[in-house]
Amino acid sequence: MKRILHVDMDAFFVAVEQQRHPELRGKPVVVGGHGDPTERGVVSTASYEARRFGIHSAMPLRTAYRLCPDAVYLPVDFDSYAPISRRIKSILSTFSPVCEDSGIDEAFLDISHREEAPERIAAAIKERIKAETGLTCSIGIGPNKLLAKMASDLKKPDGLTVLTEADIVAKIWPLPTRQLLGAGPKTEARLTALGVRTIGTLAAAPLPILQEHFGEAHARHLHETAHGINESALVVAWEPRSLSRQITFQQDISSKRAIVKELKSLVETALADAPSYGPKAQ
Ligand code: TTP
Ligand code: MG
Repeated sequence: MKRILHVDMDAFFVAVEQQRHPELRGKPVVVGGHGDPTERGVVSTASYEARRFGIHSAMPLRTAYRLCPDAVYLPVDFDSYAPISRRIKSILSTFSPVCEDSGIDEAFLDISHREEAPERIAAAIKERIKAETGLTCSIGIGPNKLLAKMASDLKKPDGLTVLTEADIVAKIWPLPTRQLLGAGPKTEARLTALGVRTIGTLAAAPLPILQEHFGEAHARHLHETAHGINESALVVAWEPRSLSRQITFQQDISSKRAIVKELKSLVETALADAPSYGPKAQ
């Protein structure tokens, strides 16, 4: 039986901002765009206090502002978050050589080869990250990546959650299908149309019916995931396949000249950044 940990930082961008501006702790704080909530742009993340107003990632900043005009709005300062992310990943890699970097604030660790109880390893990781960065994270422990990731999401912030195969019925099946890893909003809407709202109902749905609506491969994936089955290995080495840059226009643009000018500038920025992502840079 494998033992996988999923580590995910709590309100990452906001937590870094609160670390350097302690007066912002305990307040509704939103990081997004240029930090001006009257401009176009989206929320990158919100503090747990701001989430109580209904603010969440990917929401337009203007909507967030309507929900909570008194929140502190800050611009995204990616250059400050990236080194902290790297520091966290390097701490994690000291706990296991099998470490998958799965995003700016998250990673999977395979600790199957270690003798100690996974909870003790997780507690030691939380302590090291806290001591070296001042930040908290939530850790999920499971027999595969799927259950480890779902576990880290179950209790946040500063959570430590173990999910075994025996917990699936009681802890996973009552959850809405939205919380099933890999089920995006379109899949969720189609499942709802079929009357499937919880992961448990999905698990009980006959495979041929799912196949009719989602096709062979996707149906099988949904069925297995709802049963907590996931055999994907940790990806420890990878080469980037794509690199993108984006901006949000304050006003819509429609002139071809203006579009080409913006496109050119984005392509140039992406190309200038490309060498630092190449295999030689690693
Ligand atoms: P998440 O781990 O999804 O969110 P979080 O760390 O802010 O909050 P949680 O405690 O629930 O884990 O994403 C990590 C960071 O990635 C987040 O701080 C900001 C950035 N991000 C975006 O810029 N846009 C997005 O839509 C999301 C989801 C995240
Ligand atoms: Mg996070």
